[in-house]
Amino acid sequence: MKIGIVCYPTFGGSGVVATELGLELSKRGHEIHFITYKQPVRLELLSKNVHFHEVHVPEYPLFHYQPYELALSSKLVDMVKLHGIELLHVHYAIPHAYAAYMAQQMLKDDGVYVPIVTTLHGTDITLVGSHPFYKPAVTFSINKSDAVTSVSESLKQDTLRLFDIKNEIEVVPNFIDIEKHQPNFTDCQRSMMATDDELIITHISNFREVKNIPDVIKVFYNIQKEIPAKLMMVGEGPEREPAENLVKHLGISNKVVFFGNSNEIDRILCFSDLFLLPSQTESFGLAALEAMASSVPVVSSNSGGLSEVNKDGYSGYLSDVGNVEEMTRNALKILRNKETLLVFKANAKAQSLNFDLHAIVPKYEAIYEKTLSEY
Ligand code: GMT
Repeated sequence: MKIGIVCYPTFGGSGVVATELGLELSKRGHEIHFITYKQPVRLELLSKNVHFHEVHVPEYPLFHYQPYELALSSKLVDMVKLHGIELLHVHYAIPHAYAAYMAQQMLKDDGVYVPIVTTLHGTDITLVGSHPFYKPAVTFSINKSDAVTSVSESLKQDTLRLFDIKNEIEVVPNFIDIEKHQPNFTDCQRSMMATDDELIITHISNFREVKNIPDVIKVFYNIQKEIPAKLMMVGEGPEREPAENLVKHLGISNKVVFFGNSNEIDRILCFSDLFLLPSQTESFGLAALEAMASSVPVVSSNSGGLSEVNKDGYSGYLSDVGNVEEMTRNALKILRNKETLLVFKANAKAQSLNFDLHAIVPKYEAIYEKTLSEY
């Protein structure tokens, strides 16, 4: 199949899922066209089957807001015609599903029908999409998609609760390329980060308010009072500076490393002992899955789809949002004893295997085939 993938090209989970999906589909013989405003961060190699088309939005002083949806829908029309793209798979409803619908209508006038598969990722529904400013357009574009998927059952239920949806929503969970997360790096540089007796706690996110960054630091602060430990903070976002200030205020600057964005999170996860994800809301928690695939147990909140990924008492623990004390107790339960830590590490890895890309990607292929067969 010739598939156009529209996504955000950033470090965010939806962009990562879209990119990994496209790469795997290309290995399975499909021709993939990424259409977005910048080359996606994990898209390193272009090939016969992997193409990237950049959407340009020229600055024009009349526009206070540059019309990205317009430029995207025009680019979609051009690329569908030029490359014979048969189906568009858009990740993140805003504004991608809307722009794809406009492209579909324009193409119809030329006698071309290109079906749209929309994947809902989380904040496009729970935080941004349900805002009254966007809600009618988001509802419309979900209902106009030829197929709709969501990355967790929890997100599906949120979508049905928040919007008036007429379409079926199929849950296709996020996935992981297990081979990319083998902990047998010969260059796993743990000794550069911590001494032998120190445990390494890691948090990876886009440092937005929804990630509850202060709770990451508070849990770590409590942990390091009990056992020797270091905290690795990976990512960039508006909450990074306040986080650095809190770390300084608590007097633990010598125990916390802020990395910024990284393309090599598997190299950081390979020396991590515990992953913290105390988010206010999380439709899935791809970062937690990536940690588990690297044999790192997860202490998280129980919001959204996290309980579908992290199994309480097995791959880690879940607590109510904001329950820093319980998260601390759970983290210490895992970390205090070497044997217990090894059991949780093995369980985390085993749980991640349920999300192996080889099992999940065919679900998308089946959706594409079914959708195309209907036209
Ligand atoms: O977590 C974010 O803020 C980024 C956001 C995105 O759109 O990339 O992540 C969402 O999609 C990911 C991939 O499906 C999910 O793993 C994240 O849980 C989800 N984030 C939220 O629901 C807050």
